[in-house]
Amino acid sequence: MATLSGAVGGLVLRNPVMLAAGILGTTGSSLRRAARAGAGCVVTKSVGASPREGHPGPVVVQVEGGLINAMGLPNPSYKNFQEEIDLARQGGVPVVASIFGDGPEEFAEVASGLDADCFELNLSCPHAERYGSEIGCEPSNVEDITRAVKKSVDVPVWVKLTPNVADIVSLGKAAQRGGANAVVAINTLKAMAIDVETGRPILGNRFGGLSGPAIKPVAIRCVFDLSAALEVPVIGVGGISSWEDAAEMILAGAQGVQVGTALAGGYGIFGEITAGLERYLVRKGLTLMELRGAARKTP
Ligand code: RRO
Repeated sequence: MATLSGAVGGLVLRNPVMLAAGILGTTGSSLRRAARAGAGCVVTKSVGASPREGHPGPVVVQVEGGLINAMGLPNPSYKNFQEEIDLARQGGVPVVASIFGDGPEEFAEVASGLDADCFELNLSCPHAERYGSEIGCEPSNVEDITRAVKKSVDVPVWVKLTPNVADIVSLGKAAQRGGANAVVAINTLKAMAIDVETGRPILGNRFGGLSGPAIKPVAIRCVFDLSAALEVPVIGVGGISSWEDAAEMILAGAQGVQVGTALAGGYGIFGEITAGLERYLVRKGLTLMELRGAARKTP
């Protein structure tokens, strides 16, 4: 049987298929369940310095090819979140805390206040004033925030990038300069849906972030370009819902993949993807490392 285990972005994982931030990451019990269902590691919902209720509803709408959400970073603050991480750890895989802030100091405060196995910096939520992509679209912010968090913790730091820019590679390079152990690409694409009867935007926030199969080709392209340009590992996320999608992301250069929207179909997705990847590697006579970035190699 092909092995899927190995190091990814400073963590040693039994397999490279992770639970993406935001989906089922609010409670320790759902994180633990994802771990027990076979995820290689689990990423929490993003937490910040102060409690937030999030945007007014509706906060999610189904569209062709996926979902548009505008949750608006609802979270209890890092001061009320450690017990969820501790519970998640019972799943037996690394727990990655997704965190957000309005600048280097706030990011460092949140990271220092949590005991997690790794931090994923949310510099990419597309619909929150003062946070996410509003600051993460500027390379100097990405670099400064990454450096500040790296200084304040002694576990790996991943940086989740926004695709809502002309040049995602410049953001990846900034994260790398700041000392990131990996970059994660991509967060959701800025999007909107309008109800033709009322003539009004459907989401309470009017616009939100598109996830699901519709964004997979965008994510594949971002991972392809980032992994060609960076030395740090790239973790691919965006529309992965089958082992074929995961294989495609790895062929593009990803060292790990994250699954989010596809969890709507149940926790079985982790086992399906890892079993499919193992069979595929055996059939192709390849190791995971040989598969990684193979689409970039010239014949
Ligand atoms: O909470 C959200 O609305 C949210 C976040 Br933090 C994010 O990073 N990406 C997204 O699509 N929604």
